[in-house]
Amino acid sequence: MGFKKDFFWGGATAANQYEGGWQEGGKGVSIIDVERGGSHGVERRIDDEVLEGVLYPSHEATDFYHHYKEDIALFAQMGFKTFRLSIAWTRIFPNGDEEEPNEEGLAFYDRVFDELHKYGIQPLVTIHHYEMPLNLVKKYGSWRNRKLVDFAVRFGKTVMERYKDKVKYWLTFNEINALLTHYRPWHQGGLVFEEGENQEQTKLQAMHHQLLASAMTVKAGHEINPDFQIGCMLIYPLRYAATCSPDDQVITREKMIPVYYCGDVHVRGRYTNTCRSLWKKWGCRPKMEPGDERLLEQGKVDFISFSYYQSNIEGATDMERVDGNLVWGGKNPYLKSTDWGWQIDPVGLRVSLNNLYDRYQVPLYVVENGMGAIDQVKEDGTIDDDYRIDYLKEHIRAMRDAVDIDGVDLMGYTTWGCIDLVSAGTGEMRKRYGFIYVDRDDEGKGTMKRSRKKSFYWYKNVIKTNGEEL
Ligand code: BGP
Repeated sequence: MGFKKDFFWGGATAANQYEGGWQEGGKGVSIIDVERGGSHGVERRIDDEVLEGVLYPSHEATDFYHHYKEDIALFAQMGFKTFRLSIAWTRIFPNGDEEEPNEEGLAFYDRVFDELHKYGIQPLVTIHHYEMPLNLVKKYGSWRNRKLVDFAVRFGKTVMERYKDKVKYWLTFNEINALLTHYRPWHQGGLVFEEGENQEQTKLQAMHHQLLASAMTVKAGHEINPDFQIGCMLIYPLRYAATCSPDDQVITREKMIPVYYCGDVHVRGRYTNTCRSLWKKWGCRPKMEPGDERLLEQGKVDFISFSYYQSNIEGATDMERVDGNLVWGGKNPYLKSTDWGWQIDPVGLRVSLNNLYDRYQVPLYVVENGMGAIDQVKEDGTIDDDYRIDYLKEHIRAMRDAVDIDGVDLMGYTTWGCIDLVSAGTGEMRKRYGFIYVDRDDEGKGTMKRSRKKSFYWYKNVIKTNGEEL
């Protein structure tokens, strides 16, 4: 019993927060390249263009672009079976609307995948992770515009064709449903709402375009290489009813509707009653063209991957609200929180796995989980991140229960930010998730030197024992 023999242990990152090299190899300007602020109470803001003399955290991030060999060697030392990374759209199509891809960008990921295979590490590739050419926002209004479907499918097909013998596992859109649940739709959809705009209508339309692009990419991928395993990626902000009042159950269920909206289309290939109930609630629905339903039907995913960080409570009465991964939710008196107020709930991961498996009956993959914390480097250079070990240990234990006791089909586990990188939510460096420390701070200072934290050695043993020794 326990985890499968070929369970994918590893770590997860994304180009927009990790890669840096923002102007290298013909890369175009991405939506993340004009976003700044966030740390130490400085408001997060989006500029129209890159301004001189301003620190944009993504520009260098933690510089995977120049450190990939060193970083992959460290992942290999931990025994990673897989490594989740995303491909920057702006490296392949710098403006998004070109006919031909940028060869230098494609060659970069060839080198990265070759390096991973050198150590027997399977890449797990997210095609869209909070990153897109800024040009597509300015010229076309981003995902509001149906043209984005063609551009995105061209990008997806290009990378799947190019890496068909190097990458088998793919995810289309990171946390796709965050566009519906999310209070900051810039990351997931490159959207800034205009005054008076019907935001709900725009979100549903942009979402329809992304779901179409996803389905068409899945279909193309299966034609390019029938061995491909292509999944979706959902944000899973678990919620419990605050009390046993029936009203609280109804409200809690309703809160989860945007979460299942995308899972339903990805897995069932159509808009379900759950989706339609959101249209009713919002009083609008996406415009569709003839043939769209067929396209959704043809692009069903092979598995569901998701991120899980915390749970919250919901109910009819007022309650204290706390922060979480892109959500606000009720504070649960039974749970402790991280320094950023995200409630720590390992059992909730088991609940989430069961919820998703009961509903969809397709293999699941936990591709993000972890604890953002401030790490202290001691005088001798060591970093004792026992809090991170405790967090991950309890979550792995809960996953094991879901597998062993509940019979959930689980493919793998990639912890978020296995090496320190820039926070998506706050733009901070001091909010660290890694097993590997990177010497870089919120002011953009530091040598980028990598060092192993205590959790590095702990995770190495977890992988070695296939999750038996925690
Ligand atoms: C998810 C994103 C990641 C990542 C993570 C942690 O929403 O997919 O990109 O950043 O959350 O969030 P944060 O960086 O805000 O701590």
